[in-house]
Amino acid sequence: MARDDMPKTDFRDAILWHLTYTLGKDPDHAQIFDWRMALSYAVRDRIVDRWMAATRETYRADAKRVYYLSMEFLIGRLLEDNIVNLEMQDQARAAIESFGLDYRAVLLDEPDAALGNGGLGRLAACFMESLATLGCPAYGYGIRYEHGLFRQSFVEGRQHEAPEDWLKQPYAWEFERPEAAFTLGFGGRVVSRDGKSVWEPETFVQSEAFDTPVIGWKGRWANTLRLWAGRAVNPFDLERFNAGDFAAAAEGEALARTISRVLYPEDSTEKGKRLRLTQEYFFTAASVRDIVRRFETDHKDLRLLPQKVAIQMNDTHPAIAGPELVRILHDERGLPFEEALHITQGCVNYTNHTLLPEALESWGEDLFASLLPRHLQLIDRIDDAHAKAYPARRVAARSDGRVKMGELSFIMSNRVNGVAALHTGLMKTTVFKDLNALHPDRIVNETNGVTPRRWVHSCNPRLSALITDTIGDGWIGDLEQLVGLEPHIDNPDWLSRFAQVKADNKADLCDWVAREHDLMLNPDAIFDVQIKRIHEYKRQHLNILEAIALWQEIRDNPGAGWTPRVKIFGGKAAPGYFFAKDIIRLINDVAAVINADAATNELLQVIYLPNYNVTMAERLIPAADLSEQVSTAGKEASGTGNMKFALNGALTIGTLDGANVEIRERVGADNFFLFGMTVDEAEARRNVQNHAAAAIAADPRLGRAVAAIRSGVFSAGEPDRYAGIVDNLTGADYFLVASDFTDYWRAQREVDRAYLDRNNWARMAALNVARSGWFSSDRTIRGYMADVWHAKSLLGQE
Ligand code: 26Q
Repeated sequence: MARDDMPKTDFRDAILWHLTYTLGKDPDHAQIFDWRMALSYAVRDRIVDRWMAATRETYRADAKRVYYLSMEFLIGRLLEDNIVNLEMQDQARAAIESFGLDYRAVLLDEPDAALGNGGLGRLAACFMESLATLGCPAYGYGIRYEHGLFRQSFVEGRQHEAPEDWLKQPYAWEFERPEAAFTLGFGGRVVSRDGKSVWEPETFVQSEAFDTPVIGWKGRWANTLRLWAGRAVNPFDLERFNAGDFAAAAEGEALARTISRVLYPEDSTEKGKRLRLTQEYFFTAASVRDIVRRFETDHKDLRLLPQKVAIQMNDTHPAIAGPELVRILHDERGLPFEEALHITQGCVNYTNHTLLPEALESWGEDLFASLLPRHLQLIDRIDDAHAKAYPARRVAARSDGRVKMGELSFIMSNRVNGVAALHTGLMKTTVFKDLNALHPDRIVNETNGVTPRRWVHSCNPRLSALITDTIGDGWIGDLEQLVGLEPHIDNPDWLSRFAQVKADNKADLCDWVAREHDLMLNPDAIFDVQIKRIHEYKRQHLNILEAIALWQEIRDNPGAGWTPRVKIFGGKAAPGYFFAKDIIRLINDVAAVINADAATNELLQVIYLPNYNVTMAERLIPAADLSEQVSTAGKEASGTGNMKFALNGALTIGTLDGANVEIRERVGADNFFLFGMTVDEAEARRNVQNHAAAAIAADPRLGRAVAAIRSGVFSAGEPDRYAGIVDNLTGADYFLVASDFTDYWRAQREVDRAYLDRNNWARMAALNVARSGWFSSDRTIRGYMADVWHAKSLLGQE
């Protein structure tokens, strides 16, 4: 085959072509990496034409574009996603197998792109897929971190962090765009020139663009995810090099590259680090400049910006977008300040993902001024303009010597949204109470969703096949069609097929755990799964306390007809969050003791799988019977794992928190194991003196479980190992673990009883699937398009 007759039709030839001409490998010597890359390039070729067609169509229609700005995109692997959306699964599998390779092994060879911490980053990735599926012209903007979220391992039960290295190999999906670069300034001072304020930055860094096409379902539309990498303006100082100072010669480059070097692994505690603010400004300023540049390619009148541009800020991390756009319009393009502000407020929107006070971003004004002196001045003018327009109450972005990014984002936004109904309601009565009073129509709700392509169709092929066999394949692009399953649930043959899907998925998981972790799980047990970041508010310690209490009860009374359980944990802790790391160690210690107990082994096992990531979620969720969603009411903004579990036929044990509320409303209270205090009850309980001690005194099971930790049952020879956790549980217990324990235990025993009737369990699980179609991110994106962005689909039928 010659280089110029690249085959357009035969997929197998296309793979061989790339193996030969792109990778320069002889098929006889190709490794799995080479085959995976060749397959990826062959798939990518089939995306490119549609991608360019979509871009052309957007220009032609002069359509409003949506810009999703996010510090995080937790993408995971893309090869299967792209194959699935192009509906090339059979072709791809056949081609790969014809080369004598294992198709799944090739898919799994791709590194899991972990450019995010958890829910917020994964939501951004689901949204990108749904935006493409719906044909909404959109761009994702973020940072091309050289190192994503750290790799987690356990050393004697303790979390150990190692750098993640997804870019060690070339990344098949991205196109480098050396021509799309901006020079960005940092620091320096503001001077007055001809009566105008002029920012004279001290240091400069370049942003280089890398574009990844994101293809929607059935390949009908594709958008761009543009990630920025830091580059030196002057990469190399030849004079210094020639003078013999080799390290200093590369200083400029080292500085610039540091910016996009690594993802911050904190996902709630704001630490006020200078590099973090530098990252935020770096990617936001590059994105805003790109947005304005694109607008100006075919528009002259900047006042039209709000008609053509919707900017979505994923939390406050890109909050500087507001002041930056004002700066460009006012300082650089010469519009009057008020007009620049008004235009900006017509473009910008803000999604809030947390109400936890320690997670709300703010920056000391000295640090802020040293990095962004002009922006600080503009923020003062924004505050003044706001105070003048709304004299009733003074709420300022800059106050108490700090710049508050939540307030700034709110003031700069056309729409502000929460991510679940309960959370949106709490935004109005707590952190944004005053601003909501001034702007009563600004806050809207857009309940989160997840993409059904990845989170049902790809990750759970058995369930997907059963659903398609039952109601056709329309559900993949229109998830609410899942209600069509309901009439089949009363058919015993159908229900047993449904139950068999779960049994087979569990068997697969057992094989994998046996292979990778050398533990034989009991496949007849309830697979009880809690996978998410480790946080006090998410209460993994409530779950492990229940495991301890259950173990003790089983030992007391082994013949009491217990329902077997396997408790599975997964999740990372922020490296500096010591309490969370103690919880990890405790779970591992408890697992070691319980798993070694021959007296209870048939009935209870506990396993903590290291290095939880998107790929592991895709393995675990289809095999789960029980989904643990046990956060303290009012603390989990939404949750999205909760939706993935319900869609895959796991029942939820959960509190009235975040989207759990809406899941329960939809699947029906009978098909959801509810426990715990409401938001109001939790609030009241915190004001009860010694609430934790009282709860422990009132429940001997809880008392005995805490006593076992305290006495060193799980930390032989070192009873103080968990003094921190025990003191917290018996003392302040802000997250009300002790006070919710008794009801959690009750609900867990209800789970046990329900599981004994396997038919009825399968019925409840199937009802969860049938009634969870609303939790598609397609529905969420339609909501944003209608209520927030006022953007239209460019696909015919949408
Ligand atoms: C902020 C400042 C400095 C360093 C890090 C951060 C930071 C980074 C990530 C703060 C927060 C995050 C991530 C938050 C997050 O994932 N929130 C989750 O968002 C989901 C999607 O809306 C919700 O479902 C979850 O309830 C919410 O916890």
